[in-house]
Amino acid sequence: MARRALVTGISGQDGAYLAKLLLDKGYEVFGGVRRSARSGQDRLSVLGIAESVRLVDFDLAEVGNIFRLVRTIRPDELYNLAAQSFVAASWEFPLATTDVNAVAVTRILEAIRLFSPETRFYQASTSEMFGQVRTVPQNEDTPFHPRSPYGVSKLYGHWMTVNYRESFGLHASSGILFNHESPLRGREFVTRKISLGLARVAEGLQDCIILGNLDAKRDWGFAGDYVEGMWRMLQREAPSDFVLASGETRSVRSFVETAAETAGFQIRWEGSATDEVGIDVGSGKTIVRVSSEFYRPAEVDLLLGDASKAARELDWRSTTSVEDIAAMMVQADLDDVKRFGDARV
Ligand code: NDP
Ligand code: GDR
Repeated sequence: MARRALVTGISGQDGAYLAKLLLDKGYEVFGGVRRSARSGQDRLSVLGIAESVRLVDFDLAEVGNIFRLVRTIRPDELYNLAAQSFVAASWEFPLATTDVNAVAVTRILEAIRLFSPETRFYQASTSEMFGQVRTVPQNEDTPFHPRSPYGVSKLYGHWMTVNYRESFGLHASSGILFNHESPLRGREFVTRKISLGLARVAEGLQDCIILGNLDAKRDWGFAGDYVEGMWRMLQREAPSDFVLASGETRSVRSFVETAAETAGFQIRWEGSATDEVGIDVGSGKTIVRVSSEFYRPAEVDLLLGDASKAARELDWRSTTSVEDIAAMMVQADLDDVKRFGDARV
């Protein structure tokens, strides 16, 4: 009989890539979607798997709904990818973020404990838990210091996952994943805002892109590589926690420069802070501006992951360079904008 996986957050970036990976491996995939889904099945359609996933009504806020699903599906593997995942929004919605990202993890763990203790559980934890980093690079032993309600909420989910493993012997693993991107990335995140913005500027649909802190540094990988790491965590005999990261860090400014090349621009920077602008050398036009609107109340300045435990114990590595990721994203957006007038996702 095919193994069963329940993936929450199936309509998001990682949900789509993970569903594809699991289907390719022969799993029966149940995908949790909420009635008010923002992204629908667009990402599943782009990957050609919308008809292959069994969609089930799912909301992280509803304990009865979660209990019923886990009791009836009794999945071999449950991947909890659903979340209020946009860091910037977590200051506007700290309580909703806490309910969805923190408390809901306990709802799922309780469901597994009560109704399906053999289910293997993956929790989508994050490098945002390191926040104001204590050491560079960060690994599984680095102390946490989250800098946003998002980071704080995810830290609770992380520790509950560890606690249910230690208290009840559940096969529960926490993946501490650094930023991972793709053409299916949500439009509000900086890499996609840049790739889609540049594609629209290239096609004459907008004049420039307006960004926040250009100096923040992130460790960016490709989402397709990272879902493979999630799956490998659940195939291990013993559950554990793993950092997945590329091991390279770049500033937002550097990502803009790299992405601009694929869109046919070369950026020259002038000015500083919110007066800084990015000018396209060829045309002399200003195509990047900065606004304090996109600055955060507290910033995570630098993230750089050390994924050597994953390399050692999962034989996992990040294999896509940031140049390739930027080129892939800009090209996909250019193709869509030219063909459909807008991106499909
Ligand atoms: P997305 O924002 O693309 O997807 C989030 C998903 O969660 C969407 O399917 C969304 O559904 C769903 N969701 C939100 N609220 C609820 C709710 N109340 N009930 C049910 N579903 C809900 O995120 P990613 O795919 O990028 O990330 C996946 C997970 O990994 C998230 O938990 C994120 O915090 C975490 N993470 C992501 C990293 C990254 O770089 N991408 C790095 C580290 C961790 P809807 O379509 O309805 O909005
Ligand atoms: P992040 O991703 O907060 O790291 O969380 P995001 O792409 O939103 O920000 C990365 C960095 O870019 C700076 N920045 C901007 N960010 C956005 N969104 N928009 C802008 O205009 C802009 N200008 C500069 C930010 O200040 C920040 O420093 C992502 C999410 O996927 C989380 O769910 C996940 O846990 C972490 O990655 C790891």
